[in-house]
Amino acid sequence: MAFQQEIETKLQKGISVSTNEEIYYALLDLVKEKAEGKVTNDGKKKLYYISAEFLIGKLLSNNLINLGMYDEVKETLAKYGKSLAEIEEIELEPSLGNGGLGRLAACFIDSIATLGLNGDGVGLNYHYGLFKQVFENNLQKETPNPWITEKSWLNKTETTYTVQFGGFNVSSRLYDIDVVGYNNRTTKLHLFDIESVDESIVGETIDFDKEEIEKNLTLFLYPDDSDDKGRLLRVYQQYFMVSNAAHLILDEAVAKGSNLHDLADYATIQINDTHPSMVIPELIRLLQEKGILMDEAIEIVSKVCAYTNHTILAEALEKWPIYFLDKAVPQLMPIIRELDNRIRKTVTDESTYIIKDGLVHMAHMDIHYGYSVNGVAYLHTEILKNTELNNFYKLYPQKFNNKTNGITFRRWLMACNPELSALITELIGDGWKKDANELEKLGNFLNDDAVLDKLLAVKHEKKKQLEAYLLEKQGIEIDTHSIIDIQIKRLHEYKRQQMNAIYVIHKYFEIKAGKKPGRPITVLFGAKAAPAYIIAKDIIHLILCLQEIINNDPEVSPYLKVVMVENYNVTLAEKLIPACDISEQISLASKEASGTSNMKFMLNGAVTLGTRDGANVEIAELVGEDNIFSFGEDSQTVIDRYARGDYNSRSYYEADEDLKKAVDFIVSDEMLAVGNKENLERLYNELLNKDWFMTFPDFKEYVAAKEDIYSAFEDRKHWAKMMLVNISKAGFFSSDRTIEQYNNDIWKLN
Ligand code: 26V
Repeated sequence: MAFQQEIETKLQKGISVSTNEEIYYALLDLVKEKAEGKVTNDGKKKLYYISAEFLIGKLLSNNLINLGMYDEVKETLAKYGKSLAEIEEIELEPSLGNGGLGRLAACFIDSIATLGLNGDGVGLNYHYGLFKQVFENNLQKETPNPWITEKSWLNKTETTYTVQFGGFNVSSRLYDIDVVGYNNRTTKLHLFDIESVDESIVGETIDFDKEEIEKNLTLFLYPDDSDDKGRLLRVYQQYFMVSNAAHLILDEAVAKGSNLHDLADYATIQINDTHPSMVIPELIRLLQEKGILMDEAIEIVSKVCAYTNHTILAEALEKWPIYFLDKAVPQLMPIIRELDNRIRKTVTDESTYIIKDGLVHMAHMDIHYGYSVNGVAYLHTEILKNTELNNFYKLYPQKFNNKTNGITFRRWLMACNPELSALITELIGDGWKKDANELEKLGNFLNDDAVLDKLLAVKHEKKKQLEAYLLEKQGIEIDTHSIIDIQIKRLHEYKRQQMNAIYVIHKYFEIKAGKKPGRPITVLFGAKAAPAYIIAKDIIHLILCLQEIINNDPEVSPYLKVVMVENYNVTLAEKLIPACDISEQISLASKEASGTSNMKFMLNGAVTLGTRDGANVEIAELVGEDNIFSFGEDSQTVIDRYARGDYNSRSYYEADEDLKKAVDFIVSDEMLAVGNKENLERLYNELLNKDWFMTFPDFKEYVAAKEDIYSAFEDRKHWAKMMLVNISKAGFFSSDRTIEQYNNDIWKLN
């Protein structure tokens, strides 16, 4: 049936007389039915990608694209005066992730479906997801962010389990979201919820009673873990997730004929960071319940579980106090102790033990009892092998492997930038949509002026769309003729938004002194800070104060504008990335495991200004040093300086006039007139006395690199060429490639 007929049957009236809301819900129904009607892979062995986060974003456009209906739907609606973009606004974004880790999981399930692999995602059905960020008095405030409407992408299933905690049980229920592959099969995102969840305990803020586990378990993603109650709730969440997953995995395997001794022929589990690590002892426990002896249960599970590490930051590697686990999941502790004892008997290197000083090291359990350990970019994996996890690498060199991250081009090019997609297709046909490496063919047009002009025109069009969007949604004005320089990612000191902010102050002084840039510059930030991360919130305060001062200064604002968008999320990323000229990837070398926005920007024709960190290293290798602006100390220099422990930020501050002047401005009268003394002084002191992520040593080179890239922008033809090189080399970063490598090297699905 043609789309128009289908939708009008659902609406029971014409498109033109229906509201956007009616059309949205009719489309939701229709797409869900089509997804259900698609074939799913039911091969013998299945992958379970267990993750505490799936930052899926809005699904309507993505699903329409993957079902091959997008153009027809858009055109039909337009014929009756309806805009698909406006209809999409009805959909609430499910913010079921913090940032890169959760978004990666979402890209991966898209690719798993697209490649037709037999694999599902397993996670939690948070009712509020991550908080919604609002700015008040130049400070971040967190408010609840509900996303589940009466009708949504969730499908309630009949699957329920009982999950046992210390002293009480909860009933769970499985909700599924169909994941539609691009022109291919579907798979499922399995999200478990508690039956007894109670939204009424949430008020205007994200504070709630953290001890009422039966009511709150699935309310929020990563509740504030600055106190023990929040951290304990996280343990309850994690166990709930993996206990349900383990039940599901065993049930599905048995239904397909497994006798459980052969579980590894039926199931493989990817443990996404350490949040799902308790699946190891939980599976062992369940196998024992089914009559399998400990030795064999361990052997079976060790053939099923594989672990991905996403960070080298020591403070981000989970270690749970034994008394937490004793309280929440007492049935697991004897198993974890047994797993530790076996290592203690066979391994002399005490640094690898699972239980140390009353803490359970989750990653250690994964590495000893998993069959694969992977990092997420070449440099990251090398650092794991040679430094961070070197003691483990010496024990199990064969387990370690790299899987450089990727992104789905369906969402991050086809959906968010149809104009660029159309231009690419006009030039090289549409084979790139299934095989991203075909983008290389764009290399044939590097000297074609007409093509370069079209590319610049697309960029300008995306800037205009962004201008309209930001004005309507946030009352923010941007100049589409300015250089758009963007840093969007979670707020963390290692990502160094503070260095970008100090640069902005430096530029402000230059303009004040009469050194005006030939073309206006827009420095745009988007970032949420963890509610309990004080310095991160101070950095947001700094940026918001700068925005107020600079944008209200008539001497400076025609040349420099600071924009911090509110509530940065997937939906905003989809608008910002296509409009960007300069992609800021300025983490302290060795600290950003991979980064994935760097890939999204590159694919949309932005040029990277970055350190030699994470996947930036691979971007540089692919595009060549002429098509990226790299700066800063390399990872080895940084690692060595940490090892020596002799970094002294004050000495850099004293030695560099420009830096000193910019840093002092943080606590100047001008700043204190718009900001809070407490926040600004704390940040100032942190930088002067600690600067743990070493912004000062890189500052000089950062300023020089910014000047270089801004002046390069003026040679429009050369810039367009750089854009095209970046797009043409982005094929490697398709998550289809990443998933193919996971499958070939780790999962081996048939
Ligand atoms: C977690 C925490 C928790 C407590 C305090 C500080 C802290 C800092 C970082 C994290 C992040 C944990 C894992 C994570 O999100 N890693 C990100 O994974 C992305 C996908 O592989 C990757 O691109 C990013 O570089 C990496 O930071």
